[in-house]
Amino acid sequence: MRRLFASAAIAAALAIAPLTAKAVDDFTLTIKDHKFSPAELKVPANKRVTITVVNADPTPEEFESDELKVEKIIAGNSKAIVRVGPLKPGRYGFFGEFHEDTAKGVVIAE
Ligand SMILES: [Cu+2]
Repeated sequence: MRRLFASAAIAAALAIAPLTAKAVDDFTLTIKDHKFSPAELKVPANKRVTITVVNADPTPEEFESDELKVEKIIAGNSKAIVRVGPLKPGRYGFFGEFHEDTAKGVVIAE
């Protein structure tokens, strides 16, 4: 029972957290049919931002960007969080290494 209370308390804390912690600096990229959406993601320059990469495909993908210094494998039907920046204003290409022909996009810091 004590354990149950603890779980409930954690669940409550997690439910509340987005109201305070989640802000304009959190972004989402979705992979579907081996394509990223949005293909162009605008983020604020000179700030650290969080990108949740949702892989809606059943197969794994690797979110990769030399320019963003990120390389992360995301299992099928799963998601991963990557942190980037602070970025100078500009364009930073990224791609899905397992489906490079279709999975590509750009982060635009401005
Ligand atoms: Cu790679």
